[in-house]
Amino acid sequence: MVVIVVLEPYGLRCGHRVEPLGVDEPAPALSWRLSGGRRGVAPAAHRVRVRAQDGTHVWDSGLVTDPAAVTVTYGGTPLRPRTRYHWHVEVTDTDGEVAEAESWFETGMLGPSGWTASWITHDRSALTVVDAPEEGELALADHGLEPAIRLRRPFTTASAPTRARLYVTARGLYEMELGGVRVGDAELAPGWTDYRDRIDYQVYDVTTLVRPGENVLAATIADGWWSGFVGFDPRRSGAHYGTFPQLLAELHIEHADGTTEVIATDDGWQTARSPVRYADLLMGECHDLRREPPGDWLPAQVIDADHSLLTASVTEPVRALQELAPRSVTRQADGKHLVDFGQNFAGRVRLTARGLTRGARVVIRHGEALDSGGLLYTDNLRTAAATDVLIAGEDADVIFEPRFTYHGFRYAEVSGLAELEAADLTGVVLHSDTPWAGDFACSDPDVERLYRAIGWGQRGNFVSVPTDCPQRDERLGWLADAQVFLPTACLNADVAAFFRGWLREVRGAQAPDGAFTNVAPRLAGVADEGAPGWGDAGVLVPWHLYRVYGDEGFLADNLGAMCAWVDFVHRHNPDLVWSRRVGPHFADWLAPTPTPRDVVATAYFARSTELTARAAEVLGRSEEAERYGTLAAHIRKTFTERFVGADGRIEGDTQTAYLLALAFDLLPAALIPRAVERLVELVEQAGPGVTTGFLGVGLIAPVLDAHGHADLAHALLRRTDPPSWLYPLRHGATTIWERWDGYSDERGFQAAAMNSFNHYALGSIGEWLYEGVAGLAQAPGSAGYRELVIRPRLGELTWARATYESVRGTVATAWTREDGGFALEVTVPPGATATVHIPAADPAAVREGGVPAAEAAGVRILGSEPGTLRCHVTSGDYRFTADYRRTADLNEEDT
Ligand code: RAM
Repeated sequence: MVVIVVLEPYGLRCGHRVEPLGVDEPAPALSWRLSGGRRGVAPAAHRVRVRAQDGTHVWDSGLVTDPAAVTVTYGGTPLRPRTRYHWHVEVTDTDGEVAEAESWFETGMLGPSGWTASWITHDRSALTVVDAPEEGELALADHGLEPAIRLRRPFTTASAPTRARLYVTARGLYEMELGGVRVGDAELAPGWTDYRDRIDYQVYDVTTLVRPGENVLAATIADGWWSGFVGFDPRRSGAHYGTFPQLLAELHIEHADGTTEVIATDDGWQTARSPVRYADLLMGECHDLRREPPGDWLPAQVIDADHSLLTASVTEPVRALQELAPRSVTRQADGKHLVDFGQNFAGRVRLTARGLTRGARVVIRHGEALDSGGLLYTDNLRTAAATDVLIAGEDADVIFEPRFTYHGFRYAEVSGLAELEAADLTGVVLHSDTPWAGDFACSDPDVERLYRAIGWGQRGNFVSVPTDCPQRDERLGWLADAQVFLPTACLNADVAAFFRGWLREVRGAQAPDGAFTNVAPRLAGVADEGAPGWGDAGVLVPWHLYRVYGDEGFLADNLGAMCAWVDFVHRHNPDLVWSRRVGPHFADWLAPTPTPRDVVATAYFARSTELTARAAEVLGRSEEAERYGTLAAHIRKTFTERFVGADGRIEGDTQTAYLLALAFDLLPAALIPRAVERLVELVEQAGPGVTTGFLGVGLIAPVLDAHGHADLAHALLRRTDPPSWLYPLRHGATTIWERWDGYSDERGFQAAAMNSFNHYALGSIGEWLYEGVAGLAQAPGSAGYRELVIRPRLGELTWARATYESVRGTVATAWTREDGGFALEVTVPPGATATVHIPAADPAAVREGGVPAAEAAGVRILGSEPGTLRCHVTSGDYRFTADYRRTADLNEEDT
């Protein structure tokens, strides 16, 4: 029997999401991945067909001969609102075999005119009624916050619906219930946007929750980013966005007989103060169970019916994605319990409290570290109280979990309970749901711990938007942090939709004169002009996303903003040295050795201009491509004239100066070897060590590697003295620190004014773990993982492996050196090809699948250097073996 292995499309996505509800864009991107197929078999053509829920065909792409395609843009008849569309992709491979797969997406309101609901809230005068304190009751520090609000609307419906959808958002945060059952699993919804520009809504399938007869649609709303404490401004954010939370919802019910009903927020709703006395992202949350049930229901107050800012969310929400059991629970001398979850993370504690009496208070404080006395350390949280409070009602045993706050912590201190056991506590991990896409492992447990800490930094800081930190009164979408960490983030997880959403905020925050900001979403008072490396994220992020996901939409959506940014910098710096309009110029932020500001700025000016030119070229906009390409060449020339000596020395003579110049390709060819030589000297003189800040840190290993010094990159990875990646890990870190010296043996903690223990920027080395150590990388000119470069860097390791779920399918590498032999396994997804570099004492003796590499199917020898064989491979799984006994570590000399 002959088994024909055909390609299988899988992982179908619409707008980079799986089966999304509520797509609002007229032409969403439809994509698929491929698996299977015989070695060398590749896709040749595809055909996508879309039909509406009633069976009408709305689009047929026809057979498109494009072996590179993994994404198409919908091009059919205009989509109708609140409609499910089924789509079907057919892929024909190079053998003529056809395989297919199906998926669906559902449209949302498709614009403001689809809505009828009003924004509603509680009569706030009823909130000021203060309950008389009960006897002996302590004053509650409510931070000036108001209670969360309950809203509800009873309704009856004749029959079980064939379909019901809830379209909902809040100015604030919402949680919905239908028939007493929580709707969906989104946390902190609708998420953070600049609510003055846009408010995202979510859509839920509630078909099974609507019952024939009596139903109640209910909500709780809280301040969140809309009206709570946000950022490091100690004011409540009335000054940022709004002053009190409001709800907007529409429940659309369809029956078998073709009738429809809409339950929308309006003055027919009822509201009440909830038992949540206050809930705030920075301060924490207080549940007063004496106020359950909530008390008098009042008619809702209608605020307005403005639908102009509503847009369907393009990202997956924050979800509770993991649970952690405590590593230990210790009773302190003062009777409080100290809980160690063993991992710094963002989320909250779920606690079972027993033996409570009415009015008893249980208080949970959160912190990332312990002080020298072994007590909870919270100084570095600044004004974030990060304290949750439970006030007992009639029940003696209660499960308490806050709903509208989150904290960045590893430790929790619980007071008010005589007994507390590990089984009573759960760490609930919250983050934006970005499907994990990568994995890395190697023979050095320290490096594996580093890899895990980097991943936890990503989880803890991808909370609705990419934040700098999850614990203190900041948690802002700093642009540079996101930009430098992006390459690592993309390898760890599928962040396409997440960053697509955030880029709407980056563009929304851009000033009319073209200046990007330093943080997005924009906040009044914090939105100063983008600094070099910060504002540039508006260019670097879309470009990198295009490279990773192969979706030109990232460029099309952002090119206008990219051009406006470059024009802005250019307009104010016609001499091409970026020294004016530099915002707060953070330079190479937190670098042990600072780099001159003009060097940093001008390097970024060149980079942004160059990438804008390339983006224009991809989009076929040749006029812009040429204009920005020429400008980039002039800036590079200016950079060299102004900052680079004839001996290749760059002004400032710092690691970051050389890293930026080399990574951004700013130097004339003749000066590159000199610059590399000097960079190597500086790294060696430092220990070897790293002395960069945020802007240089992600570049150091890739640049050293690209210029023949992978050995030195490995040495940096192994270093354990500060500044290094392993120093924090040797000092108990489970996430990446904001500062190289967040804690030191000599001094203890860094100044509490700015010392986060969960900041991902310095974790940008993660990219090189995949690409260098495991050797899993995309070729420089490629997009969407069409061309790969597999070139492992062995260092002193004995094995390493990585897998990555790319837009084209699974990419994997695994290498070992054992018993004097070297083995490398490679998986190349259908439609991709790879250049594989195999370290070997005798390149001519390399074998693949047991036969000489030159004879192996799908393998073409490209050439060899001493110690390395280079070959080209087509899609499929390969196993190369080589002997390098006599020249161990030849790989280290390979350039
Ligand atoms: C601090 C944080 C943040 C950084 C800014 C410039 O607020 O370290 O990560 O981007 O400074």
